[in-house]
Amino acid sequence: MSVLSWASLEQTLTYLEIGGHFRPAGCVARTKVAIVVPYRNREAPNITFNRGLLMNIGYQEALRDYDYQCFIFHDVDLLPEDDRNLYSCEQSPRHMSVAIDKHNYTLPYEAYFGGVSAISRRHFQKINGFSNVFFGWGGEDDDMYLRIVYTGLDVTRNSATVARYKMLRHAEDKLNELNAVRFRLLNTARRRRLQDGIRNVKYTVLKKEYRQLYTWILTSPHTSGAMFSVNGREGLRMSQRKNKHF
Ligand code: BGN
Repeated sequence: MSVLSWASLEQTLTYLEIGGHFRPAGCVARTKVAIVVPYRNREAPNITFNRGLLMNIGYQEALRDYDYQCFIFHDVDLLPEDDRNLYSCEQSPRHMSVAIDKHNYTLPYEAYFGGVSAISRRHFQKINGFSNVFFGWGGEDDDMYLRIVYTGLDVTRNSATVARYKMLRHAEDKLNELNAVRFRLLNTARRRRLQDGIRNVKYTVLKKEYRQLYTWILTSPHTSGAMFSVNGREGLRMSQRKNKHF
């Protein structure tokens, strides 16, 4: 768990091509996989973190560069422990971080979809990506689980013996406070899913750099908070209904 310097990583991982691309020697890869890792740049303006929206941006920006067919949506603080947990897409969207040390290597609840997931481009397009309206901590992964179910797809998982991850310890992020309206937003998941996602995500790319180990994108999302008001009458009415998944 020691932290290596960027310089030593660059010296070790010399097989990576510019932008962080890898291709195996001696065979042709079956699929082109992109790993999207959102994080908040501490020098950026003071806006609350929005994991789903950044996943959508990473997805679209990856496709501008290359014809990827498979996407891994990855939290920055999770480290895979077992290389039998393949970074590939299967017939259904797959939840990959089944057993995390922080959760005592057990799934916190059946509908948990946080941490790391693998979704084919075809399915991500059909699902309309992640929601863009979850600011701060919590709920955007649950919303994604509901989208998958409402789209008529299944969620698959590897066994907890291989799908293991370590979470890096970190202090609570000041600009990623608990999202107080996350429960109410989840109650609107079904009616939001076709208008709120990759189809309507708007953003500006401030910088895009093809570094040796990865492609780095600095982005400024355009947000319209009023679009899916949770304080409106419908939001209140729907919040009284129990969501059967949680
Ligand atoms: C859940 C969060 C998830 C988070 C897991 C981590 C919510 C919405 C209300 C049900 N969901 O409670 O986003 O990944 O905890 O264990 O807060």
